[in-house]
Parts: sequence; C-alpha cells; structure tokens
Amino acid sequence: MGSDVLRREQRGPVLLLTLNRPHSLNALSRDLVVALRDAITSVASDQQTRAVVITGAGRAFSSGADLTELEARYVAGDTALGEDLRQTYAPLIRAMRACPQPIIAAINGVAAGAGLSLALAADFRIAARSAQLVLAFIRIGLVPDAGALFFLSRIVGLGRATEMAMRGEPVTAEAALQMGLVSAVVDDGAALDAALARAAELAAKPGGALRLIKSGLSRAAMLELDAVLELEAELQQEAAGIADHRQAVRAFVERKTRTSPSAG
Ligand code: T3D
Repeated sequence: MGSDVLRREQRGPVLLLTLNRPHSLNALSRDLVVALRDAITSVASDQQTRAVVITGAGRAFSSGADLTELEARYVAGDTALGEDLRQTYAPLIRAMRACPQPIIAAINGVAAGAGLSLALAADFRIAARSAQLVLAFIRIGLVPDAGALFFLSRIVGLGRATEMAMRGEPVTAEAALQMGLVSAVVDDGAALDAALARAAELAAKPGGALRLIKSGLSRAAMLELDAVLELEAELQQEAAGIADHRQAVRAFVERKTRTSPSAG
C-alpha cells in the first residue's frame, strides 16, 4: 500500500496513487513529495502498469505546499526555498513528464498552489463539479512553481495564466472546463471513478505509441516546425517497429478482406 502519506493501489493495469494527508487537505509535506516522486519513478519500468491515477484522500485534491512545515523551517532558519524546489518538486515534475504511462489527475476537491501544479503536470485532469482550482502562490507572496509557470500558459494561454497567477482567485470546475484546464467535469464523488475509467480506456491502447505521443508532445512544444517534422519522422519510425502497429494494420486489412463483397 506504500507509505502512510501516499497510498498505492494496483488496480489491474492501473496504478492508483492517493495523497493521504486529509487533515491538511493533502498538503504537500516533503515526505509526501518524495514518496510521490519515488512511486512515479518506479512505475516507469513496471510492465504491469499502463496508466497512473493520482487523487486526494478526503474532500481535497491537495492544498499545495505544507505551510505548517514551511513555517517550522523558517523558524529554524532554513529559508532555502530555491534549493528545496530543486531537491523535491523539480524531480517530481520531471518524473511525471518522463513517465511513459499516461497520468490522470482525479481532482476530487480543491487543488491549490503546488497541488494545482501537480495536476497541471499530469496528462489529463478530471474534476469534481465543486472542485476549485486556485493558483494560490500570490496569496502568500510566492511565484507559481513546481512547473506551473511552464504548463499553465501552454494549457490555457498566456492571458488566462496571467489572470490566475496574478489574481490567485479560485477557478470553478466548470470555468476550468471552458478554458481547457480540465478535460471533464463530473458529479461530486465521481471524479475518481471517471479517472479510473479514462485510465482503463488508455490502458487498452497501444502503450508504446502512447509513450511516444507523450514524449513527442512535450518535446514539440519547444521546437520549430522543421524540427517537429523531423521529430515526427523519428518517433514514427520507432512506432512502426512496435508489434502493436503491425498487428493493427494486418487486422484492419484482414477485416476488410473478409467483409468486402469482391473478396474471394
Ligand atoms: O519550497 C517550498 O516548499 C515552497 C513551495 C510552495 C508551493 C506552494 O504550494 S505555495 C501555496 C501553498 N498553499 C496555499 O497557500 C493554500 C493554503 N490553503 C488554503 O488557502 C485553504 O486551506 C484552501 C483554499 C486550500 C481550502 O480552504 P477551506 O476553507 O476549504 O479549508 P481550511 O479550513 O482552510 O483548511 C482545512 C485544514 O487544512 C485546516 O487545518 P485545521 O484548522 O482543520 O487543523 C488548514 O490549516 C489545513 N490546511 C489547508 N491548507 C494547508 C493546510 N495545512 C498546511 N498547509 C496547507 N497548504
């Protein structure tokens, strides 16, 4: 089941990771961030897992960095926030993007600060109707981190990202859907099931091609057209060498041959 702060459950081909500090709305303590990073890093080489779902225990997805822990560190004279990001959040976000399996964030309740950053680094976000998404950093005089500066404007555009980052106002799930920040809104209590259903759908697709698509989309965002065309050629060459592709083409042609009136 994993460490107490992070529950780990294998559900067939889907790994379900539950942030498990409900008393603080799943605030991201250092040990939780490290546990999540380790879980996601190890799934990369796990042949059994074909998709990952991250959700929160209780009524929230995550309230972001654990401010009680942060204050204790300040009181102890530790103000090295930059180094903390390099050591904890940055490796987690890198692991999420390097993870070959798709990651789905089931936003069961509020996602704030670095809790929202986590969801932004996932491949899909499915939100409960009453969930609020808040880039809370400005409320405590901080800059969006854990990848939010990178992902948010790419997902919703610079204008909306500026609005969320500078105002720090909560965005409702419905508004998030309108701006493409989440891909679905479901009834309260149904976000996890909807995310598991999405994970099962993805788990049934060719895993090698999903890995190449994830890598290709990440890399293409930073390249010129000519470089993207070359990247596509390289990725497609790799995809063509995976058995899934050849089998799917053969199955299509055989089906067509069987059903065509002119067939034998
Ligand atoms: O290197 C570094 O670590 C820096 C990185 C920083 C990255 C960041 O994420 S900065 C942003 C940090 N997060 C926030 O500023 C959000 C703080 N929380 C809130 O604004 C509100 O709690 C929410 C809007 C998320 C939810 O509000 P509400 O009214 O639904 O719940 P609540 O009553 O405020 O919170 C419930 C409990 O959770 C409460 O504890 P209690 O009084 O019942 O014992 C509250 O203190 C606790 N809690 C909520 N958020 C955090 C937290 N405890 C620790 N850290 C939190 N972030």
